[in-house]
Amino acid sequence: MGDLDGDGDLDLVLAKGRHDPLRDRVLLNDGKGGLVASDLGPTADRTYTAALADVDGDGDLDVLTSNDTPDKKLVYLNNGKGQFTVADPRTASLLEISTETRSLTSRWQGPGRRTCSI
Ligand SMILES: [Ca+2]
Ligand SMILES: [Ca+2]
Ligand SMILES: [Ca+2]
Repeated sequence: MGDLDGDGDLDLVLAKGRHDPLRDRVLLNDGKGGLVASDLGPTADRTYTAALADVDGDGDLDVLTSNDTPDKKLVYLNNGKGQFTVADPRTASLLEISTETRSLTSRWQGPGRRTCSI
């Protein structure tokens, strides 16, 4: 839970598909008690956990998803409006620290040089 679109209210990310692949969802708060849903990314995967952090240091919350094998663990970058794209591995280096615990560490190599783990 966090403000994904920068409008001051709390939004949600649903990590889905623990055993069977499912698409993760983004639920943006419309400020009137409603939620507008969209897919986090284009691919269904086995997501155990997700965390929000500003991994690229641009001021908005990005999403880290820890997916079970054989699915890739992914970092989704926010465009500031609650819309996400998978981080390019040429600019975000993902280090899978353990496939058994379904965790990941993202080391951002750009400005700020942030490291996030879930
Ligand atoms: Ca919001
Ligand atoms: Ca998923
Ligand atoms: Ca960010």
